[in-house]
Amino acid sequence: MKTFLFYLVIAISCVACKKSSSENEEVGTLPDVTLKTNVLVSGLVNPWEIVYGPDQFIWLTEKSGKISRLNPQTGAVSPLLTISEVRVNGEGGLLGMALHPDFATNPYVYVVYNYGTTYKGKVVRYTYSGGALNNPQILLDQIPAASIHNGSRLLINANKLFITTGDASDTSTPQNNTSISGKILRINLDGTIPADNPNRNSPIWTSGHRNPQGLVLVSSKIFSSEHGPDSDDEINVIEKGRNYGWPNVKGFCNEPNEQAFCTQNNIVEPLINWTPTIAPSGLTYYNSNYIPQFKNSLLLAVLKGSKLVQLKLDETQSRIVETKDFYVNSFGRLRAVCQSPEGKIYICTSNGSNDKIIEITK
Ligand SMILES: [Ca+2]
Ligand SMILES: [Ca+2]
Repeated sequence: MKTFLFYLVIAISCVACKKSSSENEEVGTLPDVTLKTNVLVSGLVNPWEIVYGPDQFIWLTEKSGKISRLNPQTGAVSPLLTISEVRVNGEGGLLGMALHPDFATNPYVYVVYNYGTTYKGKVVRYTYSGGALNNPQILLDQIPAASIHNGSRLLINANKLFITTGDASDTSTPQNNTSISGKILRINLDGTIPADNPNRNSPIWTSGHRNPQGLVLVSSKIFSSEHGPDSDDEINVIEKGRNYGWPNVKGFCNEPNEQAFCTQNNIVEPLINWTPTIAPSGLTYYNSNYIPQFKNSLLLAVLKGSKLVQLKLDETQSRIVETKDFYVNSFGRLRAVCQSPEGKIYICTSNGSNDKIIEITK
C-alpha cells in the first residue's frame, strides 16, 4: 500500500509539473496581438456591472435600477426589469450582479441595491424565466448605505455568495465586527450563513475595508480592489477572517502610527497601492490564449484614472510583477470589466451620460 501511494504521488506530481511546463512553453510561443476596440452600445446611464452570461449575452445593471441583456453580436439591448424600489443617492443605486454558476438548472440572478429613505442595501435573488426576472427573494437586508462608499461587488465561488460592503461614510464600522459595513461578506446561495464562516452567526468573511468595488476569483484565491482615501488605493488577496486595516491603516503598514495596530491585528497588506489615487473598480482575471500578452493578469477598470490597467501576476498568483495602462482617457471613467469564454474583453464606462460598453478584440 505504501509503495502504491508513493508511486501515485510521483505520478500526480509529474502530471502537475508537465502541465505547468507545457503551459509555459505554450505561452512563450504565442506572440502579442494588436488590440482593437468596438463600441457595442452607447446611450447607457451609469452601468455598474457587466456579466458575460451562459446565454452569450452581456447582462448589465444601470444604477437607476435597470437590468438588461446586451447581444454582443448586434449591440441590441433588451431590458429585463426596472427595480422601482431602487433609490439613487450619489454613489448608491442598483450596483452589483452575479448569475448562478449552474444557470441552466438554477436560473438565478443575484443583485445588490440601495433603497429607502433611511438608505440601506439589500441582496436579492431573482429567477429568470420567460425573458423576465421574477420572484424576488431577499437574501440579506439592512446593509448600511450612504451617498458614498457602498462597495457592492458580488462574486459566487464554490456555491457561496461574496458581497463587498463599504464603510458607508462611517469609519467606526470597518473595525467593528457587529457591523456588516466595511466588510466582505459570505453567505450561502439561499441567504443562510455558511457553517465554516469565521463566526457561525455572522456573514462577515473579512473586515477593515473602506470601499471595495472589485472582486474576482484567481485559481483558488479571491482578489479585491479597494478605493483608498486621498492615498493608497489597493489590490488585496482576500483571506478568511483577516483584517485589511481601514481606517487605522492605509495601504502598507509603513507609517509609525500604523505599525502597532498592524502587529496587534495581523493586518493584511495590499499587493500594490496607488498614491495618488486612481479609483480602482471592477476586476477580472484573464487567462485566455486569445490575447496572449494578457495571460495570467488581472484587468482593472479604473474610474478617476480613466483607463484599463493590466496587472500581470507571477506564476503562483502571489505577486503583481508588472502593470500596464490601456485606453488612458479614451473612453472616460471605467466601472466594470468582463470577458467572454472565447477571450474577448468588455468594459463599461461610468461618465453619467451616454455611457458605453466597449468590446476589445484582436
Ligand atoms: Ca487595506
Ligand atoms: Ca500606510
